[in-house]
Amino acid sequence: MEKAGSEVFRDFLSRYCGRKVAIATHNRADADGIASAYALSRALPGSVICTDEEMNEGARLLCEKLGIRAVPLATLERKDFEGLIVVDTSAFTLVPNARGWKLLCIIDHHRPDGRDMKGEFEIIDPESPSASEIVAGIVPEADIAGKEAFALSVGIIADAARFKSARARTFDTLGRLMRICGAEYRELLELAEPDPKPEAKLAMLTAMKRVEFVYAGGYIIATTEVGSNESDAASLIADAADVCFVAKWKDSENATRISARARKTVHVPLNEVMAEVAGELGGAGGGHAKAAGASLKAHTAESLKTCVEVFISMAGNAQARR
Ligand SMILES: [Mn+2]
Repeated sequence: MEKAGSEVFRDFLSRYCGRKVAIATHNRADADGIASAYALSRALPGSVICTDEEMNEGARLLCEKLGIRAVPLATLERKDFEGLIVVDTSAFTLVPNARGWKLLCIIDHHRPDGRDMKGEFEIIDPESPSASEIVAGIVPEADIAGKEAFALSVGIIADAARFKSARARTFDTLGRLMRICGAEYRELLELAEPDPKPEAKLAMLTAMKRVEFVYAGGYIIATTEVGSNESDAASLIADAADVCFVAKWKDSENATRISARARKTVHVPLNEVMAEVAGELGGAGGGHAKAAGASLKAHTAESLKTCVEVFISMAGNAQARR
């Protein structure tokens, strides 16, 4: 039988506790990634939390509230460290600067498409709605005090998409953590779902103004393009349509970033759509069935067109099978 995550982590700690390690989460870190890295760092004295690019608003607020310090991975001297723990992703496209590091441990809850990292230790559970839920289950209880419990609670709520993807263990874990930190749900929600900044509201409205949609394969498929906040826009529009693909051109990568969201009634796994589109256009894609993303080597119009075509063809196949 496969070892439980907590046992794997115990083995990891017995080898690396007390050594100097870096803990990285994906680019454009979110509350789940930061909370997970933070709780891990408390179990690993001397570790450094790192993330490249700007964090999202929830992650930034969480760092501010708990005094969490995260440094860009690019600024660390690899030779000063034993190696790297990666949390909340296992794909180099989402942490390009992890290339060249010795990967000591990977802790992730994403589906395997696009996974190209191999860790000495791996704790991967695609059934978990958040990395924070995994971390809450593997870090020794003695290392989860008020601040760690607060952070992990926020991470769980942030990634659970209003508990659409929750399981019984999610509620058990959250209840336990909330009792440890003594925080009210509404206080946690303020960080897990922060009020969008005016720029974000404008970006979402701009995305809505540019929406195009088709009705095919039994689904209303919407597409649009934005300059920022593509995942917020995708979530919002998918609430009105069935599926939404939002594109953002990223000059620095010479690539289109796609954020894809679907209602829970959609039977086509978006992570598979993203992987297939990336296969066709070049790049990488993956994520979850209802929330996925890709970085594509094509312009925005071609990227969106391919997303819709692949989705429709997979919807047709899914229907034929049923
Ligand atoms: Mn996550």
